[in-house]
Amino acid sequence: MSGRKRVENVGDLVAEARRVYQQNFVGDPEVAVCAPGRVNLIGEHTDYNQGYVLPMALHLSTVMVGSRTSGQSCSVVTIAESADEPKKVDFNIPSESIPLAGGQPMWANYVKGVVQHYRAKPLPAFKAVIASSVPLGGGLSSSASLEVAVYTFLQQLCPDDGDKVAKALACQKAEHTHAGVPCGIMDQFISVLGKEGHALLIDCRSLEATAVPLVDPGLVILITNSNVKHALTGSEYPSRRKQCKEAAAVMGKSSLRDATMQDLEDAKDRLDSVTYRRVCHVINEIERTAKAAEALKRGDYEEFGKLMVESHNSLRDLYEVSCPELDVLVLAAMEVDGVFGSRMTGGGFGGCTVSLLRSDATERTMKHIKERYSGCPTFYITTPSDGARVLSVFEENQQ
Ligand code: GAF
Repeated sequence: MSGRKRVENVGDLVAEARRVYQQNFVGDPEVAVCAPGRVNLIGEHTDYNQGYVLPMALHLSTVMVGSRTSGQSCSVVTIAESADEPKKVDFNIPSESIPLAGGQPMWANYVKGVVQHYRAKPLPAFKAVIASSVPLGGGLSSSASLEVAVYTFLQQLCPDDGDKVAKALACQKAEHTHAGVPCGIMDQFISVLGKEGHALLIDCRSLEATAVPLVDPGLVILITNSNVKHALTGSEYPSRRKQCKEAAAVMGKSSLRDATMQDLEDAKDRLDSVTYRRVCHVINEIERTAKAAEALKRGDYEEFGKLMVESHNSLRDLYEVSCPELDVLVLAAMEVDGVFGSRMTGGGFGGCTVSLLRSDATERTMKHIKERYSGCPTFYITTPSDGARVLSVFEENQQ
């Protein structure tokens, strides 16, 4: 959003989207929805290995406002921060014989993918505007929040059966087929099922989630954006996924969720050293995540913080998805008295860190990070929010 004030409040995003809707189309939008980004507290690169993750939904959200229209042709305008691409796209509602393919602009592929995989019929054509406060490429799941916002919007035009897990899976499929990213289920799941005041321990094998309370006035969850951008569509994410799948096959397991460190040692001679390190991360990270959820339930922030740092070090040294900027941010945070733990969050190669600290340490932590980091960090002090929801088009003060 260069040259414009950063809008973070959902009500303000709706008001802005409504203004742009009035400029581009006739009248007011009938529907407004939002879907949150997420921060993952621990459990990284475990979702596609059927392990555990522990994310929470954020107040940073993607908003979509719009109305049904006659005919087959849809028009969507984005005012979300985006690359130098056209801000408006037109496409037809897909049919059995003519599916909706991806193409340019890139941002529209997330919209088209969800329209293609939407679970009810017949979808009417629509015109809509998208606005977002989730930083792009920041590792806070801007793509999943866009997908889930689109799905939630379509539910208002043509209701499906309301199955939330199936909704998350349809959005994940959209990302696979139309954005070319073979992501796991974490981001879409939390954007749909997030719960205010709670992190969710998601078992990515059974797709069951346990809500873990996370509201404590003495505690702050601080996100620091390195403002270094990553590209999951690059080769690194798919290659990690492939290494894990191949290693599981070598060990005779259907996924790394079923592998133990003993299995790994037994298979050591049949794995190259890089794959060995990758698997070592995954097996331990799954265990760390389960332990971290228990620590959080007990309010044992010291233990939780220790596990966060172990997770970061493992992502840096074994899974090799961190980068120098994220490492500096974590080291800087850990130098401050009152910080329990800190780690990179999301796919890696840039984006954000998440830190858990005593609330009285917030100002000095941000100050210290600014002094130690040569880039230009952005901070978000955040609390767990609800998943996707329907909003009023006209209320400007909704959170
Ligand atoms: C990205 C993916 F989209 C998630 O599915 C997950 O694998 C994450 O990277 C790493 O934990 O956000």
